[in-house]
Amino acid sequence: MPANLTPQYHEAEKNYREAKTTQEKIAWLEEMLAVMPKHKGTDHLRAELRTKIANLTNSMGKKAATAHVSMKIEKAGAAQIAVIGPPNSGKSQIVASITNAKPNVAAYPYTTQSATPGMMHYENVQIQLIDTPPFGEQPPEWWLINIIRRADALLIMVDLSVDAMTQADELINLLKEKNIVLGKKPEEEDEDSPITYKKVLLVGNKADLDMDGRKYRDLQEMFGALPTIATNATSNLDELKKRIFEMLDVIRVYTKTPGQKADMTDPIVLETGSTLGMAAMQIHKSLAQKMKYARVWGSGKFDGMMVKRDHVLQDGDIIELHV
Ligand SMILES: Nc1nc2c(ncn2[C@@H]2O[C@H](COP(=O)(O)OP(=O)(O)OP(=O)(O)O)[C@@H](O)[C@H]2O)c(=O)[nH]1
Ligand SMILES: [Mg+2]
Repeated sequence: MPANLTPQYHEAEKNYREAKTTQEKIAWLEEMLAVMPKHKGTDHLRAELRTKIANLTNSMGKKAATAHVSMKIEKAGAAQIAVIGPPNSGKSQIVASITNAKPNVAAYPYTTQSATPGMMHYENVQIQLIDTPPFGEQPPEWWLINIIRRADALLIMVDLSVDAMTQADELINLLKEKNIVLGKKPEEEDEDSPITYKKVLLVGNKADLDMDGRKYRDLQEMFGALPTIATNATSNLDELKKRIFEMLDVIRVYTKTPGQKADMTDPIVLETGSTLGMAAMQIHKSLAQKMKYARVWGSGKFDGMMVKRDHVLQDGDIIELHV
């Protein structure tokens, strides 16, 4: 047994041993995999856990296995964002207000029990938001943690009509225990590190009930390193939508065919700093392999300049690929 397994690993292992159903066993094995440090010393153990998961999945039969898989929400649009927070903070209301989903909203806590995805339209981009059950007194369900790990970014929603600062603090600490840290991955971070870094927007909701804005100012002061915004979930949320898009730190690039105009309604969405090669890859792997050069309008020194695959693109660029 490798010596440097974390307390979270041992806790997940304990839960695994006590698990009664096969589904739950698989969940805790997945948790053990997720929180385990990744290096040569744990290779063997990791392989062993994967085999166990495969065997349990096979033993479950098709129906149960499908149920297990369906806990994952397939990504759609340019990015997937999990909306998380304490009970009654307005998560479902926000998702209902800015996406096409219709989750239940109610004046009492613990209304939401499962995850509901919805699409938010911002300018010419679609972004997927997931409404989730609250972080309350019980430890979070394993699949909620999985959704958070898989998401591209998080919207943490706290309630400015109560102690929003403590709510945010408790949630951020709980995520840390699960090896989920907010912010950009540090350059010097070890590749084997078990830590997942997540972009985040901290939302102080029910700003209409924070009469003098004091609770929001306290929140900003305490979490100054994180991007924050105050919202009223039932009012105009255009600023929130803009901040959600900005948090993703992406660029939009448009394609055109020779002699024709670019289609500006359907951008390729890429991380800031992406190259022409990465854009081609997103369109199709084989296209990326065949491409010889591209002409670019925008970030080139002049319009229609010929560039190679290592050319760094900018937001709003138009590219014409040549094979
Ligand atoms: N005054 C005010 N009330 C809000 C706001 N946002 C949500 N609410 C109300 O707060 C209550 C809880 O909203 P929900 O969206 O159900 O909260 P939730 O975070 O999804 O709650 P759980 O599913 O229990 O975790 C509802 O009565 C909403 O109408 C807001 O900005 N201002
Ligand atoms: Mg809800």
